[in-house]
Amino acid sequence: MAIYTLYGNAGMANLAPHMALETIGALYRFVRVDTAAGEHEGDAYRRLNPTGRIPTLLDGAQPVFETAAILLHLADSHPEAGLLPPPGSIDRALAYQWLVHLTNSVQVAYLAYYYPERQVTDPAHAPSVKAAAEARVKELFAVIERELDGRRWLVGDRPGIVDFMLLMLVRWGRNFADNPPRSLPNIGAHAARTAALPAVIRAFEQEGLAQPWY
Ligand SMILES: N[C@@H](CCC(=O)N[C@@H](CS)C(=O)NCC(=O)O)C(=O)O
Repeated sequence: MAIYTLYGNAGMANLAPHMALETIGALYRFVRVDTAAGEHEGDAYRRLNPTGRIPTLLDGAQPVFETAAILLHLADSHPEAGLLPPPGSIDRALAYQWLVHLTNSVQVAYLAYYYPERQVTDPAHAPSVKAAAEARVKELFAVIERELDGRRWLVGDRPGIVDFMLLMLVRWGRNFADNPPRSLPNIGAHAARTAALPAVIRAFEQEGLAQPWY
């Protein structure tokens, strides 16, 4: 019987929690939400996640939403998987730092890129918002590129939830007309390293995502 249920749709923000569930080896079900049909905004889904956004994790019967919160909860609940450095360590602080930065800055910039019409009152301004959001994403990735210099993983010496979040966000920029995140040498190498992990491969495959993944 499944302990966890992850609600999401192919390649959306569920992808990083999906990688974590696969790494942990947890019992879970992946439930596809038909976002194209607006299922995420319907009453049934909003009873689980009142924000009407993807993803939601059910831990038993308890819904938890917000990607970063889900990742932290999974890492905390399965310390043996080593998805976060030990509590109280400096590396743990850095993992918090990067996770919050990735969700609060990089992901937010992407949401403006993917949904620019939500940022404007005049739809004619949406293309300009989209272009500015793409520029902002690139600016943020330039910072991460420098941080990854000489490092295999964003924090510590093994892959964890921040690396899963980073790969998901690198993927989201794969269709930029120029300089997608993967074209930065350290980020590209990190993405290749993370996407080669067997648990990560399983998550991509279970979401039905075709190559190239990032
Ligand atoms: N901060 C939220 C953002 C969630 C979010 O915006 N998810 C997107 C998918 S990546 C979504 O629900 N898109 C559908 C929509 O906004 O209509 C989280 O990380 O869970």
